[in-house]
Amino acid sequence: MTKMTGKWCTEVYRDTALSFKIKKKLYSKRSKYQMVEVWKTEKHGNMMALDGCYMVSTAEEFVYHDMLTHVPMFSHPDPQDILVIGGGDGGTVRELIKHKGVKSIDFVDIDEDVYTVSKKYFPGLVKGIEQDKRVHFKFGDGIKFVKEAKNRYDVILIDGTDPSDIAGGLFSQEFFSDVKDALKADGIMAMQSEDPHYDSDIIRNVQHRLKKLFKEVDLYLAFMPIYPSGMWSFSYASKKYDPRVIRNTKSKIKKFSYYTPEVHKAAFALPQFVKDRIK
Ligand code: SPD
Repeated sequence: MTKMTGKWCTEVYRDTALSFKIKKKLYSKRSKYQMVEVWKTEKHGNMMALDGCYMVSTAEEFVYHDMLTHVPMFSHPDPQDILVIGGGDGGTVRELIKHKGVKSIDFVDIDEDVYTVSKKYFPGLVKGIEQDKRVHFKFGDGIKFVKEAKNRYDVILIDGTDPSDIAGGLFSQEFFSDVKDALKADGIMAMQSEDPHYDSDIIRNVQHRLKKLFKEVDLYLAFMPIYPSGMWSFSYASKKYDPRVIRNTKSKIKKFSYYTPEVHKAAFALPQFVKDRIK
């Protein structure tokens, strides 16, 4: 739930609230699927919330998008065919197009309004993606899309919202099984899997479900100031590749904003309380 009180916007997450000082509200409208809001903040650039939860801010989005994208992309030796489920703001696809070896990116988000709003208020997030012939926009139900794909992708990235009504299915055993079938024999999937302080039960369930299906399953962390608790997790699963090894030499990206090869490896070092909670 987000509230606007005077000069602040606030995400209320259970018994915790996280506020940012705002200059003004830029957008507020219910799409067919969810409430979409955008504020101009004092210090974080523009900020978007979906159904009351912050998703992206101009100043900090690079943390999340670098880590969701580049960790799996560098764990694979030669990722060519990619699927993104969710990520309607465009940030994940923007990072993917930096990878030279990529041949095709299927971009499937259920809510086209999120893309339209992002294009208007977050032009940096969609930079270059419409001009890139490798990107195939397929607005629609990602769960259905994955069910119909078999043995097609090297990497699947799941950039969903929190597991509420609209995104709940993206955390289910059935969906993970369909993701496994949609991946090639050495495919990799990575997804946002919530935060270890407030939602370790969600992480534990995701990890447990993935372990039933994949040989290599792991968890990595990044520090995302606009999400409650600031510590964010990503779940990784592969039929073949241990994510602690960087194999990709084809992508040729010179500089990132958050990701480095050292951060890639260090992100898998989990604090003891996280290990305990996800057991
Ligand atoms: N509680 C925030 C969860 C955010 C997950 N998705 C962010 C979308 C960025 N592309």
